[in-house]
Amino acid sequence: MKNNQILKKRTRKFNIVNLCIFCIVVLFVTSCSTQTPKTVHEQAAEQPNIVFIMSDDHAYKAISAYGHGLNDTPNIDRIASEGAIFNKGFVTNSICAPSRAVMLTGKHSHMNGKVDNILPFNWDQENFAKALQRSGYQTAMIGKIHLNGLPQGFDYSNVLPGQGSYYNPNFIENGKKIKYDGYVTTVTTDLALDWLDNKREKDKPFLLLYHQKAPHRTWMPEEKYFTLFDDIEFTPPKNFFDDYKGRPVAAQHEMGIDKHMDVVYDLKMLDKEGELKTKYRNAFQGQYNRMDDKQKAAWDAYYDPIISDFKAKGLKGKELALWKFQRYMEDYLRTIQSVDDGVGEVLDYLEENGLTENTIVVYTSDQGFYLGEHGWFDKRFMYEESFRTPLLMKYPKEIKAGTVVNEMVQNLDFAPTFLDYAGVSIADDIQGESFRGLVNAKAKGSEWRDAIYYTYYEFPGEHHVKRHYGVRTDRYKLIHFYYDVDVWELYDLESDPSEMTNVYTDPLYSKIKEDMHKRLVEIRKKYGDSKELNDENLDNFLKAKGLER
Ligand code: SGN
Ligand code: CA
Repeated sequence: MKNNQILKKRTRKFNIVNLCIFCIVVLFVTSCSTQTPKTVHEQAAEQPNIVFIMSDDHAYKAISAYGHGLNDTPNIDRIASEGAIFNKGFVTNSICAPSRAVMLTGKHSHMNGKVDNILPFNWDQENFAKALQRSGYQTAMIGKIHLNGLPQGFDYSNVLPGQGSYYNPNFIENGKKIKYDGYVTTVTTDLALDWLDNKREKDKPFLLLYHQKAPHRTWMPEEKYFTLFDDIEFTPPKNFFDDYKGRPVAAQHEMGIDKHMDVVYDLKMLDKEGELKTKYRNAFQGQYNRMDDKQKAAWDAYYDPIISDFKAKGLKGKELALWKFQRYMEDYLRTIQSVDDGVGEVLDYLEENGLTENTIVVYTSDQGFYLGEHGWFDKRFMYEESFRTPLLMKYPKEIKAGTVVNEMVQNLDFAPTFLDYAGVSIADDIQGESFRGLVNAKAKGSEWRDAIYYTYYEFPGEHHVKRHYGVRTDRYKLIHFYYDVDVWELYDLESDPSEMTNVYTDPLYSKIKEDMHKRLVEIRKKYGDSKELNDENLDNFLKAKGLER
């Protein structure tokens, strides 16, 4: 009996202790899981805002921070001086729409399905804007996107249809067509500022894709910059008169400043007499006709004397090619000046509104561009000038001013990088890698890739660049051109940075060639690419991506 009572007492005591422990555990667990939800302000303070600025066809050499002395871009340079400059920023497919699809999805073209500018894009697939939106971001896409269909993942979109126009451009605002008066770069900047100031919900973190059309062909400058560079003579690159020896595919290009640059369409020689009858005269007439009378008067006042002078000179051969180069450089760089102004306005807005500290600002282009190297304009090739793209980034909270990054990053890495900063999980099928660790001074020393992969598919097509793919390491590059040819090229970028000597058959490079072939097989395996896309397997390829021609 006594024992029993003790037992009961003990049991009761045990039960009380147990109950207390149980209550403490329950309280702890519930307090963890039902913690008062963070206010939007608290959340916004943690997740950085992102302003992702992309221009179109902007060669890295045409940004003064890269030190080539062609022009002065003080506002774009500010991003580098207050943050980081990437010396080895690359794309995976050097053409507009595919590049943007890679940027949005974090997947190579053969995975996201948008292989060229012509075949459709499937917006239903996942992209990083959708993921940020789900995590509470306000998202906007303003300017050039060049992907068919209504952008998905954005609370607000106001985009150019296709390539867009320089003067009095049409836009598509949330699916509805609107025409704006003015110059496209300024209009795009104004729309971006308007969204920042008046359209977004200010208590949420935001993602703004602010994407300029310039400096895309046909390089029509803004009136205030007509005369900029008038007194400068640009020196053509050393390989301007390239003979393409040992590079039969390059020899078949249709992107030569001498032969393929149209004096009316590209170089504005729309004479009133109609004597300069070029292939694309009518197309340029269409762009000119978009201008109102005031815009036309200012345009004519600048270009008419140049037209008369050009006609009087009757240039031919090398002299004509050099004249074209000079005209091209002037207009191309002028359009960049307006892009730089816009960057300055957006940076100022962030500053004036106390947003600088918690906003990541990235400046990049959809790919690089030839400024006379190999005698070319345009892009598409895996050669450095178009494979590379400018990349500058600032985020005062994590990136030390004046950071220089020499590792090879690609547009494939934007999606995972932004998700990483926002603390949103990165899906397993994303192929890029977050480069946050490369720019964060505290995380230095992390492992990074030592090879990058490239693909290009738009052939047959404009500018006649054959289909190819390849691998680039820090020092070497191996390229395979296929479809209607079977051509291999190997470059030693240390001894031949301009890629003038294909050493593929040079016995001195036989070991390197073997190694690079292995690297190519490895990297294609890593990214799940093995087939060369051709007419026979195209339909099956598209079907697998939920698309059709
Ligand atoms: C247009 C241009 C080409 C350019 C492509 C792709 N021709 O077709 O010169 O290569 O765009 O550029 S034009 O006569 O229309 O100007 S991309 O940047 O959009 O990929
Ligand atoms: Ca482009």
